[in-house]
Amino acid sequence: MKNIDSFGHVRGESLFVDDLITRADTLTGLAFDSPIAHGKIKNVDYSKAIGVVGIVKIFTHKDILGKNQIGSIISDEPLWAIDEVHYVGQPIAFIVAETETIAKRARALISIEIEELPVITTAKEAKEKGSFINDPRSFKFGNTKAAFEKCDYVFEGETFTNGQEHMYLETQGCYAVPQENGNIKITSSTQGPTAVQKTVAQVLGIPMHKVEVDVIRLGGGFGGKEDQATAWAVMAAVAVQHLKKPVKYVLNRHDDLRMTGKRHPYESTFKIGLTKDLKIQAYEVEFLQNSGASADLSPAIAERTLFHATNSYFIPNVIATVHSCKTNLPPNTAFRGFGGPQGMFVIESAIAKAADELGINKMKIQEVNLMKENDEFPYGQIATQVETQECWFSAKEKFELEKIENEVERYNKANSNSKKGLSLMPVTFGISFTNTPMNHARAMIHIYQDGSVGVSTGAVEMGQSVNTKMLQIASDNLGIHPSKVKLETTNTTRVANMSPSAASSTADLNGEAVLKACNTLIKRLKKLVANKLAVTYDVILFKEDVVFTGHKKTKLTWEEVIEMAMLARISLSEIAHYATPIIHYDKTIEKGHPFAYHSYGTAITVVTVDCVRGIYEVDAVKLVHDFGKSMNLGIDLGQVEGGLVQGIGWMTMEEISYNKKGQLESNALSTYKVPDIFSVPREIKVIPLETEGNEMAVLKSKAVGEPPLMYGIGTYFAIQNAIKTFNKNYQFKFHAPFTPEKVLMSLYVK
Ligand code: LUZ
Ligand code: MOS
Repeated sequence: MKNIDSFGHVRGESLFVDDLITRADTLTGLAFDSPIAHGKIKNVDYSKAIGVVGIVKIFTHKDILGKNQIGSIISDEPLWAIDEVHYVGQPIAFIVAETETIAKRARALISIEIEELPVITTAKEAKEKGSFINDPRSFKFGNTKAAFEKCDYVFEGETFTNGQEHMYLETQGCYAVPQENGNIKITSSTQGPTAVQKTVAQVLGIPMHKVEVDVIRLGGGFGGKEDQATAWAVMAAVAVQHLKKPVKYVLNRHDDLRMTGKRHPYESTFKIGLTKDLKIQAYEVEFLQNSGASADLSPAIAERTLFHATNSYFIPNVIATVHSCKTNLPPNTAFRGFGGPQGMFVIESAIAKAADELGINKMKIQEVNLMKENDEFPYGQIATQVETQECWFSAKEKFELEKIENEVERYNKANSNSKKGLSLMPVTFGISFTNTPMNHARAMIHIYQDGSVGVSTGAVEMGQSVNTKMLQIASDNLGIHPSKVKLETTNTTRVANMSPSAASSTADLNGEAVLKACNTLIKRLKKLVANKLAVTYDVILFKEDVVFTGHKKTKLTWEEVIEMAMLARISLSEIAHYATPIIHYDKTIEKGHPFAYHSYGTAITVVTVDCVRGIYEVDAVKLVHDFGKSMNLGIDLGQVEGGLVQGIGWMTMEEISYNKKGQLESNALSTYKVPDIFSVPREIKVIPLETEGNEMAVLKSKAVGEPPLMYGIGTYFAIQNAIKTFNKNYQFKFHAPFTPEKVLMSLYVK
């Protein structure tokens, strides 16, 4: 089934926040943010700005009737700064005006005096100065000290991965409208409608039931709107509370880039120990996470880094530690993979370092250490239905790795100014929110009396096609044509207390709830039909818009059954709740079973490096991915291709740059390069792993949102191998992104 949004998207008819028809008296909001990364606010002079014709009001922390607090995990983030600022872009005030032009003019007239304080921009610096978000966390498994002593080889090194801008096509935005009795309705471009509702209520000092949040769809989220869509909605809501007029705020690209956080940069150090037969016996790693100026989701992201510190490998002795370092950058936040990619880059670097030092192919070490059934993860979960080796070996076999290796070798012999490099990248990604209590969802289904159906869930559509999957599940399980099912907007009054659409888990959690609701409705209808037709309940089946009895088609249509149900006064509505079974986790001992299951795959990457210019191309990425039993392969392949290219972007060209004063230098698409059609691999081939699927995935169709991003890590190591072929003096460095500038320097390093 095609994405149900494609028709509207192509015709430009799909609605996003900025497309909403607004009330005639709608005002425009605009945040005034700190120009300085760290300092004490001495004075802010709004007088000139207030004087601009068309300015309605400028809001500051003094106008907050509830709590000036928007931190979700730790209460360390004011909505509007009070007397200190901690990053460039930190909101201080909120201008409300008749038009955006007027608001901008007024913003330029605000003058601010700040007594500047020392600025920290890197995690290492923060650690040296003892600047942290919270206490460090460690996963300990086995005994690394004893294991290192017995190792034949021990290697140490350091790595860096930079941040990454989400670059959703639709910038952050919201539209808040007053309702009667002090109620407010907010349309927001958020992955977490309940997070917006809860925070608005807290800041305004009103109960949650007075705040309705509606989400039509997002023009991309990628984690950037899991937590960071909230602030803008809250600002608009504060203005609505005071002015009793609608307020719209859609950030322009420059403001969005400057004020929002990104993927966390990580600086890490590792120590890896191996035996003569290349078995990794011990691994110690310390991650320094550059969290930015407040916690946001950093502690949860740090946790997922630990969960993926050993990627697809079984290592019997591990210590992994993460420090969330407080710096004067915008709070960094969720980004597809949620700390997992950062963790995996380090173990892959450690293996590459060992291989380089030993003068062997990295694949040899990777291959002999891949996880197998019943191996234990450092966090205590026993791996079951493990497909790590299946993916690895079927990738090698199906894509004829030997042939690829020979071609690379032949090419490299024949070309002196251009070299090819090859890498394999296995991925093992845990599916579930690592915070167990978040793994739940609800769906509400109405069957209307004409037989058409409306489905509401807690899933937010952000281009990942989750609505299409929900519609598929409903139409399949009610036995009716997809055209009879409509997916409603995601709304807090229809589905309450949602977890954000995140963690690759949205289709699993909400899909299971849809399934349950359908089953309950069908049971009810079956009882009715059994009575009417005088047949036993068990022989009835709803399929192809009619009733089947004992696999025989009857004349009784879906519509007739619904009419009968109405006359019999049977409820045609159902709300179902799903909570992932089995999972649990004990943070006090850092052990448990946090993931419903894991998603697996292996990618083979071939690149060609131009050794005169330092530029490179990705020739091909060929991968075997574990979709389980995909419920919609077209959509899932789209996720794999998109994730892969996003991962390659992070690893190769997307270079976030802050100067020493904490100002974002890569503040436009001219200075921040994202992958375009010319930089995607020339060839992407995906073979679904042949598997029975996993009972814990909805319809055995595994989560696919985040895992493919990490295939992009393979590109880094393929480039590295090409460089080494050209320049034997090159010493492996692990400093991403591997921009053409860095490649060029590496090609000629002595
Ligand atoms: N968000 C979250 C996530 O709150 N918890 C998670 O475990 C997670 N994992 C991936 C992406 N977003
Ligand atoms: Mo996320 S990184 O919002 O799944």
